[in-house]
Amino acid sequence: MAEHDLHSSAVAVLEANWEHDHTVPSRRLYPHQWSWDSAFVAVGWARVDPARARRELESLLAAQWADGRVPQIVFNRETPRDAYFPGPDFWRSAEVPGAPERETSGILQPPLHAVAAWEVYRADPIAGRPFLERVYPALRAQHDYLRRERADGDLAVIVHPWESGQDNSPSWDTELAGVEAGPEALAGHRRRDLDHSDPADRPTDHDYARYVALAQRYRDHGYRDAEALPGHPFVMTDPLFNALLGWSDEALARIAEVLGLPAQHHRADAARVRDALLAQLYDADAGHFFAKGRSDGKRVAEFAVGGLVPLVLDLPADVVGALVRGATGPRFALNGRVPLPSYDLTGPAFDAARYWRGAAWVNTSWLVLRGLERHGRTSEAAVLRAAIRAAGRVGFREYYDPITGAGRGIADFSWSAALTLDVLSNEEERP
Ligand code: 2M8
Repeated sequence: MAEHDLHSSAVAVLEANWEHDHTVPSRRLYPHQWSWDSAFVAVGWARVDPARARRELESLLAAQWADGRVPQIVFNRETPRDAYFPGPDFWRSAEVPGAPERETSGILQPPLHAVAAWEVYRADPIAGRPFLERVYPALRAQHDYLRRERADGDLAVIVHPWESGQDNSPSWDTELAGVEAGPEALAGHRRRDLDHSDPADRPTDHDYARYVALAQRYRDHGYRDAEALPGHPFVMTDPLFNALLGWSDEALARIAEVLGLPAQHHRADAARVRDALLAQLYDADAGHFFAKGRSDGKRVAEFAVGGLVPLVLDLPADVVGALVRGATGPRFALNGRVPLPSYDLTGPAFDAARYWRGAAWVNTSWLVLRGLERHGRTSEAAVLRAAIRAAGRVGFREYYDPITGAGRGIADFSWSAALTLDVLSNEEERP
């Protein structure tokens, strides 16, 4: 695809995936609304159709639970109930007090939504101000939920690999080893993802069985964190999830200022997240942020791309320097041809095909891009923008081979299109 066609084809993908009030990540593989996909997609819609961007975020937030959680999936009523597994009949949100009328899953995804709301506001401040008034209470409740129910000091934990967005990252392997689940966990279920994808690209059945067992355990505690978390076999503190929490706290501060509300407490929250990330998840010798498991309280020394994402925060110069060296060194090999690999190219668990174990993704690359821009790393940022555009020219695929740049996973994938639109837009507009 030629460079000048990128914009129109990206818009065409978003248009084709638009479903009355939200954008599905993919018509075939993911025919519902996903939480952090909607945030990325809203950033892209903001560049071409701010009204749709507002609708995207508001439809997601309309499915917020009474306790403040924003669910990982909001199910489309018109989509057959078994089109995606685990679907609404697995999660059974309708039986849970405080769950919304629309059926949803009961777990989370990374909290990028306040950042997305801020981007959407900036694209059209006139219509954006009443939009901010409408979404600010929900975004606050989302952050309050994380700090109330999921606290690990000043950070927040995840209770399922799907909550990280980086589903089968090697960072979860050690903690997942403690999850007992045999093939019987999948009995009676059909993995619908394998209808649309090469099994070599997707998580193994062994991992899927553990995902299902974990989700079932959390569900069977009624999604009540106070009850479910004490014996839960997978509780992790993830650098990407928490970096987005802190970045979104900063966005909440900006939003509060626009609305004439107190903002300082959001800035203090962001600073606490940053300090806790540095104290708990940063390994100065490695120059990288690592996830930490509750079972042994140790950092898992696997170099995943999420460990570069704290660049979106206000970090000390030496930490920024170390992360940029990591991104440009042999592990992530920043180049203008292919987005960043999801996992260390030299790592023991590297797998170029399998999903979050090496494949290159546009969304995590875009997060690192925003971090590089924040820290004035203009030349590295230009290279990463070139990589995202190069991926788009291959087609808006779900992910890419991190060595050859060949497209992998599903085609016409929404966030790859949406974030390319952002990259193509005028960067000078940004603060
Ligand atoms: C992938 O995750 C879903 C479960 O949430 C799946 O594998 O079925 C991940 O790439 C996740 O980050 C993404 O939000 C989702 C939809 O695009 O797909």
